Amino acid sequence: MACRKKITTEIYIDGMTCSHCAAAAEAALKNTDGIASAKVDLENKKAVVTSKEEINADAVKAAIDAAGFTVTDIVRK
Ligand SMILES: [Cu+2]
Repeated sequence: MACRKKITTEIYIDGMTCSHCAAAAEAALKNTDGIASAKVDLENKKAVVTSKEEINADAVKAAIDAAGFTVTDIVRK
């Protein structure tokens, strides 16, 4: 396999109330193994992350939980 497509995943997050929360959630995602980029959309209570491989849902849930929020859904785009 010479070329791998970038995988985009939407992570729905409960508990974010302000831009500080969004920044904390974004940092937690960026520090999660395998995640190349993360962008939190506070208004829609979700984050869009990119990765080379399928993201590890348990690792993402644990990281968001540790940051004080809750993952409500993970949608592979
Ligand atoms: Cu906040």
